[in-house]
Amino acid sequence: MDTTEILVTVTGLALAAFVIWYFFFSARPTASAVSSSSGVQEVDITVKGGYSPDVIEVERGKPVQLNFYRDEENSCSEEVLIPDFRIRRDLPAFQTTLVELLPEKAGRYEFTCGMGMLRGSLVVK
Ligand SMILES: [Cu+2]
Repeated sequence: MDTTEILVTVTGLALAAFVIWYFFFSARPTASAVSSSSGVQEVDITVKGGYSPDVIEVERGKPVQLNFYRDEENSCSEEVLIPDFRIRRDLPAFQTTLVELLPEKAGRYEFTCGMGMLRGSLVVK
């Protein structure tokens, strides 16, 4: 093998390792809601090609307020759906949209964009 071949091989292996790490091991952002003085659990979520954080932990039985800030105009993210709570909300670009719900049962509830491409979960403990 000459230097170029070695370089190509090493680069290929590094890329493969990165892809494996990215999909299986990289820490996904998880956030716990912050309870305000009124007892509302608030979480700020940035919407830009996905939801960040995309896993949100809240406590059961206390109202939750999700503050979705949509930091893009890509039409993919113009709606957010939380089917288990029968929520479908428009998210205007570059604005914060508040979504309120009351989680009564522990579990994992998905939220998605209108087409089900962007995904996140609300984990109720
Ligand atoms: Cu979408």
